[in-house]
Amino acid sequence: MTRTTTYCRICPAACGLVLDVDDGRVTKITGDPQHALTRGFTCVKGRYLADFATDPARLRSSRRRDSQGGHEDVAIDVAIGEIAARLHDIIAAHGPDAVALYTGTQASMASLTLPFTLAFWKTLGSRKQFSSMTVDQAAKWVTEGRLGRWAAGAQRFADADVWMLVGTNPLVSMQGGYFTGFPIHDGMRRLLEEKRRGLQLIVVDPRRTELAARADIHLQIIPGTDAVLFAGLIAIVIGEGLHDKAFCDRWVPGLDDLRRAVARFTPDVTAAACGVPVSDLLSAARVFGGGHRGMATSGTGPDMGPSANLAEHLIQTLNVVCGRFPRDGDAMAGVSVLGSGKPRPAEVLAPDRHWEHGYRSPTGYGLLNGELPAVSLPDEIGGAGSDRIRALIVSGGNPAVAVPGKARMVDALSSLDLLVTIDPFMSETAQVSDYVIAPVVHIERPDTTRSYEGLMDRPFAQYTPAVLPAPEGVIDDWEFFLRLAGAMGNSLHVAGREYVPGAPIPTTDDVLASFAARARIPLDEVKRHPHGIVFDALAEVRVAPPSDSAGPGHGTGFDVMPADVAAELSMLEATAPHDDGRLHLIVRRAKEVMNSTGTQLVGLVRDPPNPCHMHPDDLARAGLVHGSAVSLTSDHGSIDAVVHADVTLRVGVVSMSHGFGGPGVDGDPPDAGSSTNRLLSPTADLQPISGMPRLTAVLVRVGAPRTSV
Ligand SMILES: Nc1nc2c(c(=O)[nH]1)N[C@H]1C(S)=C(S)[C@@H](COP(=O)(O)OP(=O)(O)OC[C@H]3O[C@@H](n4cnc5c(=O)[nH]c(N)nc54)[C@H](O)[C@@H]3O)O[C@H]1N2
Ligand SMILES: Nc1nc2c(c(=O)[nH]1)N[C@H]1C(S)=C(S)[C@@H](COP(=O)(O)OP(=O)(O)OC[C@H]3O[C@@H](n4cnc5c(=O)[nH]c(N)nc54)[C@H](O)[C@@H]3O)O[C@H]1N2
Ligand code: SF4
Ligand SMILES: [Mo]
Repeated sequence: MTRTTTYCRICPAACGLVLDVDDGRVTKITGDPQHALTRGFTCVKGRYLADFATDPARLRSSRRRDSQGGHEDVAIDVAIGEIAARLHDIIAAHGPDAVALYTGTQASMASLTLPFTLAFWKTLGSRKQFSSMTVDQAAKWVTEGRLGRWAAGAQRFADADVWMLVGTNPLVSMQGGYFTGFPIHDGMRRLLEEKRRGLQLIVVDPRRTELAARADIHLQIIPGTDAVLFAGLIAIVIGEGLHDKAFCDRWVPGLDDLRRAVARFTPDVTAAACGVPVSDLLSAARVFGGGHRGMATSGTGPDMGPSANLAEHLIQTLNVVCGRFPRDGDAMAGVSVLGSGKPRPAEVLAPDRHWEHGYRSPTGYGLLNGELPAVSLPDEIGGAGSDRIRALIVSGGNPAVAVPGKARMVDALSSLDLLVTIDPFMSETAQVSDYVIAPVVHIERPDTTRSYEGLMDRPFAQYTPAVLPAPEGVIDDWEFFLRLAGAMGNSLHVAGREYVPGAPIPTTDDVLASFAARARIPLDEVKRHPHGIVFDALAEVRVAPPSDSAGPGHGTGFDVMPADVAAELSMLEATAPHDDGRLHLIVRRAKEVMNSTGTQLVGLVRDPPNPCHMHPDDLARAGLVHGSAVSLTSDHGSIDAVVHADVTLRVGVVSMSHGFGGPGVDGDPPDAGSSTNRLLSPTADLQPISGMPRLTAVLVRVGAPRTSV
């Protein structure tokens, strides 16, 4: 038996693990108590890391659609040759826009996958790029483009005296999505340490989550009312003079427009519409506005709701008026060790509204950070004309499950001329694919923590070798894209290197070294520390002074109230909802899975896989008990579920995890859980600019089950 260390790569918390390996089998996984960041913590998924390699359902060979509509094994060289030829033919006949790319969450978990996927993508010249971000927090990209952003990034949780977390539960999600500032590594202990130091925590969430239970102020709002809440908070902060006047003078030319636009959101109106006590609303505004350092940051909650773009804009605007950004000389958040860590200046990057310029798809959308909305993929596949999508490559994602309107998505994916999915499991997307490429999984690949450094608040780095050998028939994600490019006669440019067709394929370690070429600490030094290491001696990177051209005189400031935001705000209703017996369905992350990753593993998922959580008062009102079978019906669909009592919910709210269910167009198999995306619409209620659908604060009626369970 040998004992070895690695870190988990199912999510970016990168928990340190100790593994017992006996005769090529992992017999035990525990948290690594000597790990400098996570100090022994793991979640249940990390303890199943080896199962992702050994589970009977894990693919050990790539698959190709056979003549009966099933799949047969295919050698990777053969698959790459055939895919290259078909892509070549499709592009020759219809142009590059006939080929599309969808990247999902797992493309970001291995540090090399996304860079090689995108480098390959660039060689094709197609503009049909999609990712899970447009069913996640696209409002953050929209906000950066409309409001502008602070070049030096965010303040640090560890320096803050107050922090407001909105619609995120990082003690379970370990991430909060795009950026929350929360110390995700060993979050619970870190949070308690920061609170002992004096941090005041404000949480906005319709559920008393694991995080909200530790808050000094918890605003348990009615789902979907974030935009009203933040309009009200800004009105109080500016009205009571709690904003940062010097910062606003320099960087916020539209402060008066903002003040006027939020004036109707008085404390009484806001508190009634959001369903919170006026006193709590006032306290939140005063504690936040009265603090010196610390931000309001959000996860998926407000960004998946009915006013996502506006809500996110107002959340960031609260930071803007309070000047909650690192200044000249402050330490920057996110610490590079294996990256180069260049200082950035204390100035505003002006809003660029990039989607208003350049390519516009026939569906009417411009490119948001280079991407089209995931919900528009079926229209793009079914559309007429020369830019109809005929081929799709899916890297580390599962759009058949992740995107609202499941039946429509599965139908569209099935109708493609060519669908290639890289996935270690026969995911719902893989099942309707022409080729399924079987990749190396986490524990079988060497990697470094370089790509997670933006989420770390200490200068930490770890290298891990592969712990288990990969089966013969699988290929690393990055290598698949390199070889596919080569087979199409294209060179790839990645991390300062050119990879020309026909050249020998480097090892993963060799490629990792090329990414660390400009590291602040040499990769060889990092490799000497099997538990990872915090490089305390590494000087903090400090924010640089603003450049001479920065400042309102030069036209660069935050645009707090551009015309489209003003129009959205003027349409925003601030009235208390009336009770018609329907409940608000909200999003919730399950500890056992990462979206749909893990749903196939034997033993990891519970029974029932994704219960519908409901407050005991609502259960009693509906004559239900914990464990009752029910149906949930929205304006867009109906699913069956099992209810579980949950006192942490606001009355009138139900919550359920996504990522479950099967690929069937009509319904889900009884033991696979239910797909909440059957209740959501891919066409109604979409956000402008991003096409982001509404995934939370969805009205549902809870009734008798459709089928007898
Ligand atoms: N109703 C509802 N829908 C939602 C959400 C919600 O809250 N509610 N959340 C949304 C969010 S935030 C997101 S990000 C999306 C997720 O959208 P996606 O990223 O499209 O979905 P995932 O389920 O994360 O897909 C990950 C896939 O990667 C595969 N995989 C695992 N390891 C590897 C690997 O090493 N290599 C490769 N190539 N593949 C691997 C897994 O088997 C899985 O099929 O879903 C969205 N959908
Ligand atoms: N275990 C696990 N971890 C994950 C994932 C997973 O599936 N499982 N997915 C990963 C991915 S892809 C992402 S993007 C991140 C997401 O990370 P988070 O955004 O932290 O996700 P959640 O934990 O669902 O937190 C969202 C919170 O929003 C609340 N909420 C719901 N509706 C509203 C609303 O209208 N307003 C407000 N203010 N709050 C609301 C919910 O009650 C919930 O507590 O998590 C990542 N981590
Ligand atoms: S999935 Fe769990 S064990 Fe793995 S990194 Fe994330 S929190 Fe840690
Ligand atoms: Mo996500």
